Amino acid sequence: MSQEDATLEARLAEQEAFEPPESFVEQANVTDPGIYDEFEENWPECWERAADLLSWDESYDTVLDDGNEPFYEWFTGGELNASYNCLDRHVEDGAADREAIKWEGELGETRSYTYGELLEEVETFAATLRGLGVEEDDVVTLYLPMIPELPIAMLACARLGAPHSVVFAGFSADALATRMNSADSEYLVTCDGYYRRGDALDHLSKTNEGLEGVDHEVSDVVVVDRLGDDLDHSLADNQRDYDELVAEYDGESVEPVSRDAEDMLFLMYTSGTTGQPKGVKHTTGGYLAYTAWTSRAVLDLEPEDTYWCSADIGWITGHSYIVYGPLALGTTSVMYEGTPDYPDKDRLWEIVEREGVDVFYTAPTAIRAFMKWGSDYPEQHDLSSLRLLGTVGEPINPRAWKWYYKHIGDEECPIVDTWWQTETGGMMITTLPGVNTMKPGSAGPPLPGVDARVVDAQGEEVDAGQAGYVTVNKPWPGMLRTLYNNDERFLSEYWQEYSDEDADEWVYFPEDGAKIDDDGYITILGRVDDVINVSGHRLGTMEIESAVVGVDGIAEAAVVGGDHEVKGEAVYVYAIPEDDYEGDAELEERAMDAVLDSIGPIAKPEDVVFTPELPKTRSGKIMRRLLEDIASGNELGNTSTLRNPEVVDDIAAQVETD
Ligand code: 6R9
Repeated sequence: MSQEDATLEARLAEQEAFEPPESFVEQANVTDPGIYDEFEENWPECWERAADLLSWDESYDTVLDDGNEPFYEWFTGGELNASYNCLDRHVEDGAADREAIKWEGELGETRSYTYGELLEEVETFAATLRGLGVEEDDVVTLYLPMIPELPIAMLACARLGAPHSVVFAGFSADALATRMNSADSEYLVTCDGYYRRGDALDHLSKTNEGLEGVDHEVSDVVVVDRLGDDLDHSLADNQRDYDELVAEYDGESVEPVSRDAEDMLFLMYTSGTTGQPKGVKHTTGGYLAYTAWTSRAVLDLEPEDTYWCSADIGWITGHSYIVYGPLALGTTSVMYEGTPDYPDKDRLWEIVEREGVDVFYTAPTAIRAFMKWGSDYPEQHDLSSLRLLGTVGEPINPRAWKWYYKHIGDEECPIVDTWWQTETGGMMITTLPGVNTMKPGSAGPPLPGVDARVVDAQGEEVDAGQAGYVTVNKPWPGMLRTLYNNDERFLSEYWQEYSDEDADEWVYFPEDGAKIDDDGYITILGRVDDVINVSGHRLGTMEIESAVVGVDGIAEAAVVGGDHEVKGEAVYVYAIPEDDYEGDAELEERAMDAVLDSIGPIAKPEDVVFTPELPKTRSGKIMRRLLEDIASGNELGNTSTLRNPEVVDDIAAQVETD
């Protein structure tokens, strides 16, 4: 490192606040700091600004209907279609030739769709689905990787008013079955396989295995042929090849079905405290208005942009910020099938340079990996097209933030650290890139119109510097409406902790810890429930535990998250073998396999530690905190409240020798 670089590095390491660059502010969509007051003084009507970004078939009568709290309704009386808003209206406005989706496969092949072409594809597939019998309100499951047919199928469902339920392609067969059963979904779109690090993965066999676990009849399965000759497969009687099927409907037009603002747009399953994943329900008007508004205000998107969010559409980030938000605004959205280090560790920067990407949105886990690989990789490319960077999914440490700022953004791009959840539909806590000072490590203030607070166990706001819990004390348009077919769980999971029903005060609890500073900037400290965040993916420890205790030879297990340099957190399993079994390599492998089978490779344990006992409190509860500290290599706190303190040293010693 040259003397000059070293000085720069040292300055950056100490700097705690960063102003948005002038060049960015000059062109930003939102630059007036008065927007916070404007929204507050005019709440909830301020949200009309979001609704105004959409085209409505029937205008709404009421912005917020809070007649049945906390089952809030937004833009009631309004009618619209999400696929019309993401496609037709741009074509009608003369943008038929603007690129909507630019896709790149892992092997380097590309496919690009203008708004006009995407509309045609979506209409044809909508006609196809209708031909198969899909009607308004039927839930269609999409078990697809990052190929263009995924957004096409989502928008085709939206066109018909059939809610989609996208299941992340990396999830296991069991996970597919659980989700199809929970949603009573009779239609499935899947594919033969896809590429990962150059290998062709067989997705259809996994799909078929999943279908065996579906407890109702699945009328039709559409199979996209992604791999061509790289994988031979034969289709069952109810399975149809995508290309052959759509050829029958080629060129057909399908009118977008007008949906009530409160009609369901999609379901998205996410992990919670118990073993059963939660079906988060999002609706058409509020969700689309909220994702369009936040894409405009926070990602600063305009139709002219080439924007890239490197998430997978199988998660909420991809739904909101690859598909619905950017397409509602008429932006060009880049989509990449593969991994960032294939064929080499500069793959993403090569794409940024070639496509002229100007806004880039990724996860801290990816940034930590880039950092580990070194700045030589981005330096091989001209990244000067970039003007704004974003992160999402987990807390970002200041060192990674600064690396991203310097080596990717060249100190010219603001960074938005956006806190939100599957349940919130869109961003909630983040700086506005053309307005606020940035503080690395802190997400920022709540967005205008969002009443997020940091409170103590009683719900009182904490003093600056104190740790507490995030709550959201007013509703917002992008919020989940309920958990599918489970209003009770919706109430108990999110509204029980802090609401005062008698006083009619309803407070949403996202189950995240946080602290707040004198300027009202919120630093997220992580989940306070049994959910862990591995590489930005939410995993329920209970789901993993139930897989492990299902293994023959394992009597009891506890699953916790431990610190991990790149992944943020990693999965650690502590298990007690049954009497006649040894905690040996074979049992460990069976435990690993059980997790892979029930959830998928993202949940693969970093380590399985066998122990004759688990540390328990006198009342018999497993002391997970202690296991977390062991997994993270932290100093162990007081163990005197344990019924069996001696077990702790045994486990710790074993972790060290493993
Ligand atoms: C969008 C998404 C939600 C959980 C959330 C929190 C964590 C997300 C974050 C963040 C710190 C950020 N999280 N963004 N933590 N800083 N900028 O990730 O949704 O998969 O539902 O996860 O992710 O713990 O509660 P989801």
